[in-house]
Amino acid sequence: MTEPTFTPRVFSGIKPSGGLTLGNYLGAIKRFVGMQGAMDTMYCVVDLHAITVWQDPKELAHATREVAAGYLAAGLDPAQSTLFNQSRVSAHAELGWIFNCVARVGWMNRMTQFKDKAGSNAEKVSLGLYAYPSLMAADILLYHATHVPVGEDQKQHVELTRDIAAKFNHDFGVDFFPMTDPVIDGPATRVMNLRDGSKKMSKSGESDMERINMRDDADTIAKKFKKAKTDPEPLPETLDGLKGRAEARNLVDIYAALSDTTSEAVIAEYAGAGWGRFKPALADLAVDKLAPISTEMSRLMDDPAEIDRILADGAARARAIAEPILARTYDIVGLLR
Ligand code: AQP
Repeated sequence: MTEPTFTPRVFSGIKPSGGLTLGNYLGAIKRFVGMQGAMDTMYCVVDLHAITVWQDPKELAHATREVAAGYLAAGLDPAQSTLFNQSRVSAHAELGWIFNCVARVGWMNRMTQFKDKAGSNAEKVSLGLYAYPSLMAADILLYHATHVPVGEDQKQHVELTRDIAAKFNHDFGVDFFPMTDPVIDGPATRVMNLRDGSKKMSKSGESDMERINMRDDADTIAKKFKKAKTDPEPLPETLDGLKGRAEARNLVDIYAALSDTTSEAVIAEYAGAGWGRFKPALADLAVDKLAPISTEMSRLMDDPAEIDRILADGAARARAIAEPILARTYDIVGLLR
């Protein structure tokens, strides 16, 4: 049997569970912008994922607009990319339920992000947090997306998406859902916490000092990099010399990603430099790249009605793709409609 061909399409999203971080920017948004124009691109603000942990309703609405403002300010163009918030397209939740009935509990039990987030509190977290990867599979497969740019932390969830697609196709004897490829490239696919190089930088991490927020001002960025944990050694001659130096490696990778170069090239430029030289250079670079985005985000946030208009328009375009795919899924499963 010949494999069906799927039109190349990019889908990805960010949860409005707090302010955007440098991790979200380098691991996701900057790369979203890089893929725009080359393929059909759809970028979502995944608000239904945010509510897997408690969100204050007013802050959720604000954070949803702020992620959208981050997309626009970083260079996503609503005329070229479909930008929308997930809850406006109810087909996500409908396909998510069908996939809850396809995915196996044993698969969910292997999800390391759930283990990290739930920790020792696994009995008390929401059922939604546990089931979140099957909703993420629905987000992607609802559009027959073929490519999903994500940070390293989401790789396992995109692999689960493939497992769900394969099991659905197998169980119903169809070739309906594509095998989606995660796109994880560049030097900053896992930006680490500035105070502990073994943990990733997160929006909802405990201390603000452990992350750079996209809307931090220049002084705050400089202070956070100055106080970032490092070690007493200068930067080595080669990248191999950073083995076992997670915090140092993280700062080099951030520098590389911000300056669109490789970590090898950064080491070649700064070999032998101490932190007193490297950290201020990194802070200047970060301010240089983030300040224009942050200024534009503030301007956009002054006109929430315009953001809402863009998201509503994107949702209408998303629905036009999603609804026939959901309808066909219902037919395949045998649900009368
Ligand atoms: N530290 C990171 N380095 C590289 N990429 C990252 N991403 C997130 N953190 C980093 C990527 O950003 C996209 C959106 O992620 P998300 O916000 O939807 O979910 P998350 O990965 O759970 O992000 P946070 O910041 O850790 O959120 P909270 O703290 O609320 O749970 C994804 O592509 C992700 O890989």
